[in-house]
Amino acid sequence: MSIERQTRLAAVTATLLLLCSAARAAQPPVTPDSACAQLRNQKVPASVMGLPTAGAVVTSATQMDVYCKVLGSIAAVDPTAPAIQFELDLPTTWNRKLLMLGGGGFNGTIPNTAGNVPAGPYDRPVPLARGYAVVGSDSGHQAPKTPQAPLKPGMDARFALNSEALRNYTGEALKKTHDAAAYLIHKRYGVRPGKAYFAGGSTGGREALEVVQRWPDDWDGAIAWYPAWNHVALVLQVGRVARALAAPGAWLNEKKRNTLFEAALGACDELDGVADGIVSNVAACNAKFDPATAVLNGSPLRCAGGADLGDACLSDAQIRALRVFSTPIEFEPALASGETHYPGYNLYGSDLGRDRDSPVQPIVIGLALGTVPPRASLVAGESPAVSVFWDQWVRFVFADNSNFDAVALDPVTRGTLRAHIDELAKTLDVNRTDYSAFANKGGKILMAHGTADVLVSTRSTEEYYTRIRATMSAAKVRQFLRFYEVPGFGHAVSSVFNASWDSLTALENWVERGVAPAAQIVSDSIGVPGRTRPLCEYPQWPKYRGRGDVNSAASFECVSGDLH
Ligand SMILES: [Ca+2]
Repeated sequence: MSIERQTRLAAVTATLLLLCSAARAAQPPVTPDSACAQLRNQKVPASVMGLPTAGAVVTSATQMDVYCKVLGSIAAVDPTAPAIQFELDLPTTWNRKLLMLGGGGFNGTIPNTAGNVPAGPYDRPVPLARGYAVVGSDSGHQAPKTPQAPLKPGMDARFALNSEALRNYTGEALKKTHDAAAYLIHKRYGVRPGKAYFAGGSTGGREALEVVQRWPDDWDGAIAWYPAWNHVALVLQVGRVARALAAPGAWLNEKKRNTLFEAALGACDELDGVADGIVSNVAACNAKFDPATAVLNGSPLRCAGGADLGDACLSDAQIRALRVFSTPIEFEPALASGETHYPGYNLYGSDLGRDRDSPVQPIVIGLALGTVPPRASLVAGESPAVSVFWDQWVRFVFADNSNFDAVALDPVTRGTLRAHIDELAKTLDVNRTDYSAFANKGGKILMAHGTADVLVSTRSTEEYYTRIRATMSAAKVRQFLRFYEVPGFGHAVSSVFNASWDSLTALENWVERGVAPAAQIVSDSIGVPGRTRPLCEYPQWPKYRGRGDVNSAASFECVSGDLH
């Protein structure tokens, strides 16, 4: 089923459910129309927000079929800084809960508040249809409608030249938006939210972990998918990879990525017990597969003599770039945030942007190696994502200098920009390992990551989880945090295994009913639509039992360790 069709189906389902629940609801004391209209031009005083602003105002309040769509603006203290624009959708039949959605990349646009949580279930009502008040903001800057040619919205970092806009992006906008939303919810319904959840992926995953670390009193639960938690450390690794791909002849075109993927499947697919097109025993694959010695269809993957002899093999320059991509960056010296390194990526069995017919493939390619080498262009969607991100981060966030040559900056030492980069790392590396304040009030976290993510390394989230357990003890962590991995799932979308999981219900059950998640199932909506797998907690992975339908989770068990 196409993404578009799923989205339409989800929207239709959501609307039907909303209409049904609205019909059942008791008549409110005021009509939804008038309650919504009363919010127009409503001011939110600066005094109710926990960080400095010049106050907020509702710029429009429109009664839709079954919810009030509120658009608002939180003014910056610095008159030259952009406002925070937000949307707050207030359902007519409210479940007394707030859900905030995180952003992605450099943010700059308001997330779809009538949409789903990341990797959410396509066959269940969206949060707004479940009765949530849903809020999201652009985090304090607006991606240009006509982006800096030829960048696309969300990949333009010029906003960072303003310090308040940058502070908003690094987290302050999250607190201000939450507080404005809570105030408006009180205005509309007469009470504040009984429970508040945050859900996001990538930058939004960093934001999910950040809000419960910095403002634990505000939140009851968080869903963090593929979190860019140590954001500056990640960007520096991204720079190291971008530089490696910019070396002469190092970039792999889409057909070569097919070749690499097929060779890796040949070596690794069955290490998990079944040739299903998914490398589920990732640790064994990482230990076994080496592109320099691998074989595909009886021939070496490495081109004869190491030269580039076409799409059926990889040159030595390409194999060198893959080695950089799959190994850590070690900072010299460590970042001021305390981060000493950032791990490499699981490349083998991952989709680096293959030449493949799939509705999500243009997104997969744009978030991986792109369609042109990094030296030829820095256009988002064309160049490798790592190259675009590195260029934007260095020029507009690290150097405050649009003429700075990003490829010339050594990400290991940070060169002349070290002081500024390290200052940013202290905020943007959301790396606290003690969540006691949040855990002790009953807060819960669901963290998840695809093992085939080539933009935010899955290994990095594994390291963070291990560090949290070392700080707080495994038993304590068990009381409030789960970390799941999904083999075959990449960054945000995947043509191999496009994860779909009802994380919000799992979180509700844990927070509101004390029922910890167990035996969770994840579905694929793209690779083999409708197939399921057990959602395994790291370090477990789904192993085929040796019999039964390979498309059914029941035929798999979560196991630990390398069985081969
Ligand atoms: Ca397999």
